[in-house]
Amino acid sequence: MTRRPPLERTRDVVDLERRLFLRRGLSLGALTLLTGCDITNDDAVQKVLHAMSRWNDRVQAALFNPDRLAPTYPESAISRPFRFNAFYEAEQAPKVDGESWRLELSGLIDSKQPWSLRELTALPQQTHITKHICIEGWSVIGKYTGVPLRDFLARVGADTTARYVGFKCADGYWGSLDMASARHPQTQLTLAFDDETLPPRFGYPVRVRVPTKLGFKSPKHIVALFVTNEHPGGYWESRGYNWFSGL
Ligand SMILES: Nc1nc2c(c(=O)[nH]1)N[C@H]1C(S)=C(S)[C@@H](COP(=O)(O)O)O[C@H]1N2
Ligand SMILES: [Mo]
Repeated sequence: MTRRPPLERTRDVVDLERRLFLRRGLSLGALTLLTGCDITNDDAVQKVLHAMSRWNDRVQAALFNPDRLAPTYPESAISRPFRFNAFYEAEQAPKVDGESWRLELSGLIDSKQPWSLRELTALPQQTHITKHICIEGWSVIGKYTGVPLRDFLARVGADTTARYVGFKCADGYWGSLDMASARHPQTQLTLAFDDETLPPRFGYPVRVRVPTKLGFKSPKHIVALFVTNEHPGGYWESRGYNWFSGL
């Protein structure tokens, strides 16, 4: 077992861990945070934890209330500067050309024509000021503007009885959501941040923003969206984080 350096944990993250622990069973992320141990090397332990994590997904999905909104905040609460995170440094964020960029659609969707940035920008937009909580133990409040994902799914004729919506990103990241979370009223295909075009480091040209989940469930720089009944997993989930990761 290797000791991790102590984390600076905000009140939100401490509260979140407590809730996960008491009400929803223990997520793998929370377990690692609470024990401070890197127990991910042992195969048997790994298997048990994976089974626990999948069970935890089901409990969280069953408890998820699609009508309950994540808290929203006043302009004065917005974090400036806003914190960046990715599996690389901010300077390495992909430089995507917005003109040639297209959102590719596949899977259980009627209209699979790719979408340009111009077409997405022409759709009705929604803005919310919400908290972004990273599993690493920090949180920030930001202002996000974009197309509600549920509206987009309806427009392209997605099969909303399917289980998952998956995403692929320009930097090789990938992720997925349960359909109920994908159709939550605050879940967004975000095009603007703090009233400006989404900056490269925060996911230009389009990112997903899910205020009811931990930060790693919001993929930036998306290039493909698909609807499926096969569990698509995700970048951090394949490295042990709990897949549902609801707040
Ligand atoms: N494409 C992509 N999306 C990503 C990541 C990433 O590395 N690549 N990191 C995730 C994590 S762990 C967090 S906390 C948030 C950070 O978003 P921010 O830079 O807007 O704070 O993006 C998420 N989405
Ligand atoms: Mo994160």
